[in-house]
Amino acid sequence: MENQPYRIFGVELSPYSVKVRSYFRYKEIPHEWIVRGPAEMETFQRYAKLPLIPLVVTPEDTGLQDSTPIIEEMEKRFPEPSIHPIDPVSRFVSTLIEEFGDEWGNKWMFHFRWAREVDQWSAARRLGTIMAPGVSGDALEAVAGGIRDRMVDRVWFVGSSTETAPIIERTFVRGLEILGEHLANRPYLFGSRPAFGDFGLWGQLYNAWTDPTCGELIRNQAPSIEAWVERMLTPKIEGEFEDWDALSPTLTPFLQELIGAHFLPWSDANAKALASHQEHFQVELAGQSYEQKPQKYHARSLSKLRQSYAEFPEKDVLNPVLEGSGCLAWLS
Ligand SMILES: N[C@@H](CCC(=O)N[C@@H](CS)C(=O)NCC(=O)O)C(=O)O
Repeated sequence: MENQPYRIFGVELSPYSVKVRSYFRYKEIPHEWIVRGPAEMETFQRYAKLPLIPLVVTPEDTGLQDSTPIIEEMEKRFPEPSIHPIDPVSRFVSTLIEEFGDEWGNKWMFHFRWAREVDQWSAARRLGTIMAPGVSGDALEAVAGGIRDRMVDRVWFVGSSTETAPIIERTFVRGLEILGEHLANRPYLFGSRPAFGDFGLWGQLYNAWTDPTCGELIRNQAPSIEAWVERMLTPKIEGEFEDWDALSPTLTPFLQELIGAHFLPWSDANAKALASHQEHFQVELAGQSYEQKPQKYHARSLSKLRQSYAEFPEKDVLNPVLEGSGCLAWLS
């Protein structure tokens, strides 16, 4: 057992699965990528506590789930090369971006994937070939049609609706503008080697990039983002992390406009709505009203983020940056 590689059960269209795979590749941890199709369902169910991918099965035969805790656990087992920048501000911002990717980045990916016919069919057909291997022609169209109907009915789950669509889409376009400039001068978000934040944001943007509408938006916006999307499939150390001073001019707008003005106030309102058992919540994000059903999982990750902030030793250098970008109030 000890010499067995780790096994990652996932699919290419699952942003959290490819996030974990990219991490394993970067760390050069011996692993096997197993496409979770019908043939693997039984093995998957033996180890999975939740019906979610990715599932990592360790050489000791234990199942791990949930991409953020998986990476945290693996970081303990394989500390080098670390995915955490040395500069304290960069290190915390990287954690914030990782969370942003999982939560708001997932709204981008999921909303765009299931909002327009062209994207719905593109994803549904690709998923169909995984769920029904060997099926083609009309039979595949029927499988894809079923997947499409089911997923389109589930977009509310990430808060996507006719009312929230403009906010989700506007923040995506703005995110690309900011990242395009930021990545024009560096291979990864925090310099010349990948950080925690790269993995979280990338899983979502890589998936978005494989879809027609987002793929075109990314290609039109910036070659630097497309190059990063491709680079992150097999990330490598190309140099050192940069200090916050060097990153700040082009990364502060991301903190301010996307994290401080959208993600954190949304996450806070979501957690409050869950705590008070509300069916729906409404929150002002950058002056616009945003409404959705609360998402259960995200209240836990906000409280973990707040705990990381509370335990963060170098608050003297971190606080001015969080304060100036409108993030501090939501974390303390
Ligand atoms: N918080 C979890 C989210 C995992 C998740 O939502 N996975 C989706 C696919 S991206 C899933 O498994 N959905 C049900 C399914 O595909 O069977 C993580 O970070 O791993």
